[in-house]
Amino acid sequence: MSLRVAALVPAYQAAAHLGEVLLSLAALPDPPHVLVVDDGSRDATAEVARQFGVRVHSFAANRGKGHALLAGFELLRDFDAIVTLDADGQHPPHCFPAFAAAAEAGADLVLGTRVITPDMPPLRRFANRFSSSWCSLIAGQRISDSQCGYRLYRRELIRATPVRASRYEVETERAVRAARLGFRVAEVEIPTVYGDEQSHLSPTRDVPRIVGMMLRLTFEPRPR
Ligand SMILES: Nc1nc2c(ncn2[C@@H]2O[C@H](COP(=O)(O)OP(=O)(O)O)[C@@H](O)[C@H]2O)c(=O)[nH]1
Ligand SMILES: [Mg+2]
Repeated sequence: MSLRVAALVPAYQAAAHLGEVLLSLAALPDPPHVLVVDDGSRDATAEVARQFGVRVHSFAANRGKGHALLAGFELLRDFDAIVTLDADGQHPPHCFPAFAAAAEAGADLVLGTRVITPDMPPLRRFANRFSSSWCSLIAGQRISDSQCGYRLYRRELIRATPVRASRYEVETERAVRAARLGFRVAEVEIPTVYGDEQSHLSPTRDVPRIVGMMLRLTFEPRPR
């Protein structure tokens, strides 16, 4: 069986690094279909994507990574599985085949897990460890890196785990819901990359949203 796997790149103000990501995806031995969801960027994100000849869907105004991913999943509904990876170069495309291989081997959700190295800023190291431990507890199985957006989702899992998250908390919500429903979760180790990219994660807007989502997941009734 060979799964049809597409790549979905949510992109916001990502013109500086998107080109290298798309180039590396195109250079894979078996290049995937690629969709870039440009979330109201005011820089050349959409133009860069078009230059590389990939499919582009643009929002008129910024709505958040969660909205961009949900729109992308819908546009790619004919594929068996979707790999999501960031536009800022933190998710090396050379790992893409490892995600596809884990799905071929039977995983429904494949989570990229970053090795925690000194390259990760100290506050991020703490936040990632803390949120991953909490997610593992409420998911009922080990989730080593709950915040990493480099993932593969099988179509059946996307259908079975409706989410309402609109920004970064979408990743947390879907992993916990999928694990609770008994979907097979696998992990693929990926390098930890911190370069000159700028994070758009806002401590005042996004951290409360992520914590709020984990609280909701902790206290809501579980599926039986
Ligand atoms: N579509 C969309 N993508 C976003 C938004 N914010 C960030 N992204 C993308 O999501 C990915 C991760 O965002 P980033 O800010 O680098 O988060 P971090 O790496 O976790 O600090 C990158 O590919 C961004 O371009 C957004 O509001 N909408
Ligand atoms: Mg980033």
